[in-house]
Amino acid sequence: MTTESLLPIVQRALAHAKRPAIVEPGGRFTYGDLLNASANVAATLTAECGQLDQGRVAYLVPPGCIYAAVQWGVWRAGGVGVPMAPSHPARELAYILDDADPAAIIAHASFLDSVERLATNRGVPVFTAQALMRHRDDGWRDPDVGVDDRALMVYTSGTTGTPKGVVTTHANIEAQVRSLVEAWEWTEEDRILHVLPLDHVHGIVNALSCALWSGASCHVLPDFDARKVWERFAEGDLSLFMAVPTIYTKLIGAWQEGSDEDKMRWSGGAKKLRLMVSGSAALPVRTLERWREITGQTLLERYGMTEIGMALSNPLRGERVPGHVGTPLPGVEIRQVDEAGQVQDSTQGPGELEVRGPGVFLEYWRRPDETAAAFNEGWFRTGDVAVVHHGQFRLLGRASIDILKSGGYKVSALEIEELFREHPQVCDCAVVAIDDPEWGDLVCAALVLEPGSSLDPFELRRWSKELLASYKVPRRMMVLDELPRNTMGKVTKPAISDLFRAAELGEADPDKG
Ligand code: MLC
Ligand code: AMP
Repeated sequence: MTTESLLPIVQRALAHAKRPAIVEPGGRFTYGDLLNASANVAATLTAECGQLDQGRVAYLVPPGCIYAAVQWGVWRAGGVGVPMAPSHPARELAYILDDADPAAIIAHASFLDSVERLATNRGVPVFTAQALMRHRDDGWRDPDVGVDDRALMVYTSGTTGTPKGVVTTHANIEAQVRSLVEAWEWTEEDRILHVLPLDHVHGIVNALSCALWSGASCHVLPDFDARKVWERFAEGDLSLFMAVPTIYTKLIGAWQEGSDEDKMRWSGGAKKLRLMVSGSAALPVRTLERWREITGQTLLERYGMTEIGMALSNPLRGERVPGHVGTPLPGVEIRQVDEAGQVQDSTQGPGELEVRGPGVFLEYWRRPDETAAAFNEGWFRTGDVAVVHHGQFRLLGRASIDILKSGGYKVSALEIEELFREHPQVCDCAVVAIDDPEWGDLVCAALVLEPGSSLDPFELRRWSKELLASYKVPRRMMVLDELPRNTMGKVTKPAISDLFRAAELGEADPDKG
């Protein structure tokens, strides 16, 4: 293999050819296998589609060896990876395909039929991942892929209603990975248990790419199952685990239901890991404390975002302060601004965080105006408000009431409202969050129905489940005669949240659809 044109992450794998890269139930890939399989994917894609030259390639592949081969294959062919979630309904996948405008789609064999149905009217060729991996082309040579070429496009909800493609270059991803590898001292000896979805940066960058960059092994459980995670901890061979707070809450719940013997084995195994990380949403202090009681592990909380990778982290060594997200990671610059976008001193109290550095994304796909609006003099505007206490950042919340986080997934209230307004019997709708110990934000929808409609919220929930990713489907629904508004006629969302909170406390009788 000629190595001079290889992407750095691929080049590094040559040194680990015999070591395990991905281990999944029923299968494993060494780095050598990953290099071969991804070369085959790249060779066939190029043979069938021509030089990709930053063309998008969407893929619907569950986490595991095949996913890694497809992602690397797309990169090695000079394409931009567009990961899609196997759990998403057709409408969400169709939106991504229409927006990303891919040159090709790769489907795991088990999703081939549904992907072909989506691709038919769009004239996009569909390839089966397993078939691409098997193809052999001994004459294949990696083309020169520039580090500033686009590499990945991850869809994220925003304040504008429809999800946007966040485009990062190879150099951006490398910077994000190098920062975490340095801060959390990844080595080839590490073994991470991977339970996160692979259409978001937490799973793609922090867990999978850091492992593969380091020559470590990534042990994948494709679907989160709390007992299976505990059993895996109990095997005692893992060194790292990364998850969202909801996963830790679910693990604590499962531990509590275990037998005394289970609890002892599970806790004993979990104690052996060198690092457990929480992020993507606020980690409640009581979860951190309970986790420490059960496992002896003090979770390391960090803060990041799809557009920037990770920005702030508690230390690997040294005190981790509960309720705080630490200090800037290597290579990341952070500043705080006031509501007018003016830079403020960290002693001046709460301010919006702005981030600059080589990990910050390139653009929102085909949205130059929104890309420009996302920056303030070259600094990315996160929309997150924080204060600094004793040199440590503490997040206070989002600048926008319309961005929610449920189970670590970002949810746009406006996107859900727009969908509900399309229902013929819904006249108006407002989506809000209330705090929930398990999900972080619980997505709640207040609805005003068309006159005379007797639509049942259960029915509406069923309808929305067919159309929305499961984490966007409101968990609580309430029918109101009208939405509360202020004197300017603007819907007062805090008042709606209060109604749902009161209902949770049994002070009203909403329909918990
Ligand atoms: C699943 N459900 C959710 C949900 N996930 N509802 C609300 N919010 C969510 N996040 C629904 C299911 O459809 C089901 O609905 C019900 O909840 C119970 O399902 P479950 O089987 O108990 O849940 P599970 O499938 O185990 O999923 C929970 C989870 C998952 C926490 C494992 O949500 C998850 O993987 N979250 C991680 C998201 C993530 O990686 N975020 C990172 C974004 S990047 P019903 O109606 O059928 O009962 C980022 C940057 C950064 O944020 O800083 O990292
Ligand atoms: P996403 O847009 O899906 O990448 O989610 C990024 C958002 O998740 C950030 O803007 C924060 O609002 C939130 N987030 C990430 N990590 C944390 C954390 N440790 N505490 C609180 N919120 C977080």
